[in-house]
Amino acid sequence: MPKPKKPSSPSSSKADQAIASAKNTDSGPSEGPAPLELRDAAAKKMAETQAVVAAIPFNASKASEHGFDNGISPPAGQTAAPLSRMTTASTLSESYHAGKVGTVAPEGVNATIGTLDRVRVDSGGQTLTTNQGVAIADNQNSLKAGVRGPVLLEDFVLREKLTHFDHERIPERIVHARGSAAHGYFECYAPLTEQTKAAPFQEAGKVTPVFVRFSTVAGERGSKDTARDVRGFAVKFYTDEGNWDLVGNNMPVFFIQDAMKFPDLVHAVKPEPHHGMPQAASAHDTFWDFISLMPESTHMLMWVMSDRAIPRSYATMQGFGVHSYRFVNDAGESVFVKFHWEPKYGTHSLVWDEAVKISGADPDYHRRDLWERIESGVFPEWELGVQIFTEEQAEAFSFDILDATKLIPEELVPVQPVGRMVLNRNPDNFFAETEQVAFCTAHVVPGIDFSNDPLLAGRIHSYVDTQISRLGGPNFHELPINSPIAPVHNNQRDGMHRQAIPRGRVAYEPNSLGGGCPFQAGAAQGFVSVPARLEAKEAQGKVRAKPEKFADHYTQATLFLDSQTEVERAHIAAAFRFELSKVTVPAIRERMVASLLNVSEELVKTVAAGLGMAKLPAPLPKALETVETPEVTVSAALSLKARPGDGSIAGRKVALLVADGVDGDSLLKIHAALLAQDAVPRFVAPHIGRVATSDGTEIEADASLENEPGFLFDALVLPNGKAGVDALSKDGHTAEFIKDQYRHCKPILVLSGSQTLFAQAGGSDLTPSGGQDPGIFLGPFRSSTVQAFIKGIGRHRHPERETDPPRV
Ligand code: HDE
Repeated sequence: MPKPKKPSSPSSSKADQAIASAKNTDSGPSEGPAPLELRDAAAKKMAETQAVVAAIPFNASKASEHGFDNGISPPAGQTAAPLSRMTTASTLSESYHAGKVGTVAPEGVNATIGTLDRVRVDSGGQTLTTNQGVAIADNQNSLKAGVRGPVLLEDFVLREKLTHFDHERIPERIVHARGSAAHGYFECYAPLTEQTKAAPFQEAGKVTPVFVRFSTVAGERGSKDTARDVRGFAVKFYTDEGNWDLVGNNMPVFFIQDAMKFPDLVHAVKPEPHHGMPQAASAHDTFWDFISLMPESTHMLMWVMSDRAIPRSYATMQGFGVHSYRFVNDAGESVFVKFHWEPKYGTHSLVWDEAVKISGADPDYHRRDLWERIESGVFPEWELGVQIFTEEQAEAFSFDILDATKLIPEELVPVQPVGRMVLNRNPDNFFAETEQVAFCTAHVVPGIDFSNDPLLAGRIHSYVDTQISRLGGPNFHELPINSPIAPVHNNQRDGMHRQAIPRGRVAYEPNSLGGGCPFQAGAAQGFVSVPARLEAKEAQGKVRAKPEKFADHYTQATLFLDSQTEVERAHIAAAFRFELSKVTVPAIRERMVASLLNVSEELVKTVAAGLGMAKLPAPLPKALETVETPEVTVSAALSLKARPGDGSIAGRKVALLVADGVDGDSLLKIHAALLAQDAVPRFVAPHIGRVATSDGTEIEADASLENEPGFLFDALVLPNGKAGVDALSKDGHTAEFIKDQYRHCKPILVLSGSQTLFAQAGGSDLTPSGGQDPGIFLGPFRSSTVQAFIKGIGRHRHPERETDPPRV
């Protein structure tokens, strides 16, 4: 009998071997089965990986990386689609879902970008917890050994709270530390596709979200808003093709021409290093020492000494991109562009005496104004205008368009409106948004490019660099306020405070393991630098030098001065007088005056007289004696008066002085008329609270002569009603209130009953030359007078009454 066959032991198939081999994370077989044969997930993933890698047998883009053509038109990267999503997963267990890990990353999605909703916190109805989410039973007492005993090291609740508190502060910005910001949108008027492919300008009506931060430059984070200074005007456009930051100022030129001098400029204007004074002020020795040795800053000095440097409100100042940038269209053709923001509410400024007083009574004056305007629905609004010009036009100008100390007169290249920007939402949290926002001139999108302005070049480096120390590492772009709404996918990894959890094992390019992704976009979609550049006449050697025309330091300073109204010129002279009077070294003062002689002898005479300078110095030698004839010698557009706004009084603050015994009926009617125009009328009394009027109506005063002094208001109403007026006249604050309003040329409605009070405070309805003061509305209560007063508020200030020194 044949021996019964032993049952043969099962043997591993090729697939079984592949399954076993796929359990290892090191070493693998020389070949594997086709993925479809496999039911085991690990083996299937391994086989699919082999397939996707094999689909990219070599780097097909390599050859095209070389040569000039690639610089203009780089190709899109090579990709291969994986057989399933599991091929590129980090882990086979990614389908495990929990409250913490959530679900599988949706394809192509980066959850760290997008709206701020993902990080908004609302504690309504919630218990207090630790940072680990553990509910805190007692937030009043530390943990002690006995009620009078020592506090225990074990108290993790106390320690966590104190530790976090100890680290609440981050470094302030080196410059522009003091600022305020708001959300809003930019709306395009008409497609600008002929000039640029930049996302915000592609369609009429297209809306792009923005975050805008305004700032002063020199002062520290807690300094006053109303310092004489340039204002930052930085706009972050969250476009659908990435973030574009237009980091500008409220003046179209700058102090210096080359980034090399920026640290020197800032060191000169900041508080002097030995004693740390003065705060937020340029009126001191080191600033004027430096500036008087830097004649290229003269044009900017004219702007900074003008009332532009003390704006009434962020909503009433212009903004400028300053540098020449480039627009680039789909065909890769480029033109130069300068950006202008024009305020809907017109350009309005403070006067110096007013700015000084406001800085004491309300150092948050501009921050408050921006906040209150938005909260009350009087949304700040600007029109974006562009000056577009070609390389050939630029070559022919009498000045160099790469020189940031020069502007392009609007008469030479008109400003063309392209859209409007509305700020309609205040931030939820100052720190998370306003403080952590990181602007950067390097943040441009396809369609926007740089010129060769050497100041701009330094900025392209500096802004990213500074955020690394200010915001604690290279991942500041992941802070919610900074992250774009456009997709972010790259192979940058790790670093402090990383938020993103990239899926998969590929962090390099080119790759085949990730199917080539993320792949290079190529010219069709990606950012390509414009290869054209201004040809220098000299050989393009490596040099540390400036173009010739940069040496014309005075022509445009004179242009600016000559374009101002008489009042504006007087304010510029007064500002030079004030600033230079604060200089303690006469030789610095003299040097500056010598420089100004190259701008205007008339200006110098006024300044020198105010400085008690008996003898004028010789003009400072010029770097360039013979300059090209300027195309424009007077430009009305450079005056603040060129943009009065729409005449509306929305957002303007009006004080109505009241005390027991005033005539209530007229005041309540004036109040209503002002409210109807979106102004902000306030009843101001000797103290806050109810005021009993002569006619029995009750008025609630929400401000007092003490807590809201006169210079905080744009206009004033003096009441009727003898008893009330008498009560007001007994409070010494009243005369000061009226005097400041009068001195600062504000519109004042003087109802007949207050005529004596007004006169006693030094007021008059006649100008110094004997004419009728257009800003004083004197007489009985009539609705026509109120309407005239409202029109007067629209004009903002009535300088016809101004004298230097002031009469009262
Ligand atoms: Fe800036 N500037 N800047 N600047 N600048 C900064 O960046 C710098 C310049 C401007 O609201 C810093 O994030 C250099 C011109 C604004 O957050 C820093 C040079 C213009 C803001 C920096 C300039 C500006 C800044 C400090 C010369 C007008 C505030 C913190 C090469 C067109 C943005 C920060 C905000 C802020 C460097 C010149 C405007 C240090 C090196 C010209 C509005 O990176």
